[in-house]
Parts: sequence; C-alpha cells; structure tokens
Amino acid sequence: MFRIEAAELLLVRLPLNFRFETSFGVQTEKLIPLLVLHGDGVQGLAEGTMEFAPMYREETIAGALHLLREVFLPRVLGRTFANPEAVEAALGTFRGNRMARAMVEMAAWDLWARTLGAPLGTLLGGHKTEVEVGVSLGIQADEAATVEVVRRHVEQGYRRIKLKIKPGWDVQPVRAAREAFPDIRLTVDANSAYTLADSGRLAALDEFDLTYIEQPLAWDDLVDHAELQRRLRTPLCLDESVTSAADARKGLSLGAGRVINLKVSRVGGHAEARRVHDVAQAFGAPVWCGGMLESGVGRAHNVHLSTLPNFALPGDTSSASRYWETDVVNEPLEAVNGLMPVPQGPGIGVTLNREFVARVAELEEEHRA
Ligand code: OSB
Ligand code: MG
Repeated sequence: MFRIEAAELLLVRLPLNFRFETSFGVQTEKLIPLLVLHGDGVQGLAEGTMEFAPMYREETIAGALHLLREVFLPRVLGRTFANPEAVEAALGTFRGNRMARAMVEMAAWDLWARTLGAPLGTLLGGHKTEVEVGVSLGIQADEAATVEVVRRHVEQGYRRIKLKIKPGWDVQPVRAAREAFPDIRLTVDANSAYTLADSGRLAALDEFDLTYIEQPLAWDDLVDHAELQRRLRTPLCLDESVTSAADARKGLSLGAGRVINLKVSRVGGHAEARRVHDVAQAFGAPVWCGGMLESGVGRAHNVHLSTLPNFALPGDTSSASRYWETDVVNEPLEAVNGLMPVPQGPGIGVTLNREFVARVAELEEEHRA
C-alpha cells in the first residue's frame, strides 16, 4: 500500500552535447517534464518523453501538462493504492495519451519500490545487474563524418550502432559504416520517413547484414509494415506504431516486424511494457529498450525495465554523459564497455539533484488533493 499525498510538476531545459538529426528534425536541446509523487516519507520520480511538437508521435508537452494538472493528477492525489497496477487502472478509462499517463504510473512504481526498499527491476521481475547498450547516432553531414562518429562509439565499447536514415540518406551512410566496420552489430532507424513505394530502396539495405530496420513506414501503421516485411530479408523493428500489448500482438501476428523497440513511456508505463515484453516473448520476438534522449530519471527507469529476460538485444540507453554536461540526477549512469550497471538503490536508484533542477527549472508546480 502507498498513498499519493502530493505531486510536483517540473519542466527543465537541457542543452544536448550533440546535434541530433532524425528524419523528422534536428534537436539541440531537450525540454523535459518531470513528475515527483510524494508518499509517506518517500518520493517517486518519472520523466515525460513527449516533445514540444508532435513529431515522433502525437503527444506534446503542453498537452501532457494540461492533462496531468486537470485530469490525471486529480484522479490519484490523496488516494491510497495497493500497487502500481492500481494507479494504472485509475487512469485506464482515458484514451491514448500514454506518455502522459506513463509519468504517473512510472512515478508510482518508483514510489512503491522505494516504500518496499527494493530496486525497481527486481519488482518488475528482472534479474540482470547490468544491461547491454548501444547508441543511436543522428544523421551526419557526409559519409566520412558518419564513419568517424561510428568509430568513436565502437571504440567506447557500445554493443550496437544505430544510424538514423531518411529518404536520400540511407544506403550511403550504411555502406560507409559497414565497409569500415564489417563485424559490428549495425541497425538503422527511419522514424516513419518512407512509404511502401520505397520498398526497392529499403530492399537495397538487405546486403548490409543489418540486425533490423526500425520503423520505416508510418507512425500508426502495421499493415504496410507487414507487406514491406514480406519484400525484405532484413527483420523490421517496430517503434512508433506499438503503443500497447494489443498492438504488439497485432503487429507480430500480421508479420509487421520481428523485433520490438520497447519504450516504457510510449506504451503507458511499466505494467504495459511488461505485457508487451511477454507478448513478444510468446511470439519468439526479442525486444530492446528504446530511448527518447532521457535525463537520468527516464534513463534509470529504462535500465531497470531492461533487466527483464526478453530484452535480448542492446538498448539505446547509452551513458548519460554523452547527452548532458550536467544531469538532473546525482548518480552517474555510465556504461562501461557497452554494459550499463543497474542502479542498485531502492526504486530507480537515482535521486534528483535539487540544487541543479531549481536552477534550470522553467516551471515548478505543487499539486495536492
Ligand atoms: O526513434 O528511437 C527513436 C530519440 C527521440 C525520438 C525517437 C527516437 C530517438 C532515438 C534516441 O533514437 C535514442 C536515445 O539515445 O535516447
Ligand atoms: Mg525509433
């Protein structure tokens, strides 16, 4: 049992250490909503991964702040819950907006785990004490820059390199990276930039021994992905278009992909993420933990979720120091030789750097029943 006494809603802006270009745009900073749920002497932390503009999926920060203030937080404040699934159920009547709902659900998991004094991963059913990680590398200026940035991350020990691609910039960077590094685990991510009419161009990637091609087609599509998968040798990996265990079941049974990029926030929280994990396992499909350029709060959640057994491929949860000069948490989250240690304190195992957060926060609100 735990009670949700109060909530803090924070918004911080962090400059990124690198320019991150994807098929949908360029990011040089990250605007990050944080939620702190206060219980009996413990706090639960979560991070929103929706963005300022609806470029990845449809959710936005403004929409999430509105829903948290006016709809979701009023449903949980001042109430006692048996477990985090009961918090999920309290928001279960609402449609969509899973990243916003996930903030409440994930903070509840952290609060509950801290109440019990157990690491979150253990409560989720995970056993690993470190998880394999790769990196997601943005679109570079040319082939030489691509090879150079791949080299740097291979040397750091990352276990998989993912290159962002878009129409007109796909075979070129992949060929350059593959020729320079014949043996690395290499993947690409198109963030929904192609259509079925491009299947010839995507089939040209078959010769590069990619572990998968991530989300080539529309963000809300499963049917065209199934048709594309029939035309390719390379497995497809679904990201944007899986927001629930039901989507995972439909996608895998249609043959829309053979791998799932599992982002806990995209599917509405840890309970649903575990269901997606289990559905994929039943289909014999591996999952891996995606990222949304999270601060230490979201990153720690991701690492704990990744301790479940069917996270069989390296995740995007690379070292926090790649992203930021200063993180919002006190504890370092650093991979060594491509292995990220699972923070071993209670809950997600990291704590807010309150002094830094107060300095960079653009919004600080307290909500009570
Ligand atoms: O598609 O996985 C994606 C970042 C923002 C939005 C979507 C995606 C990504 C990444 C970055 O690939 C992964 C990370 O380093 O956190
Ligand atoms: Mg992706």
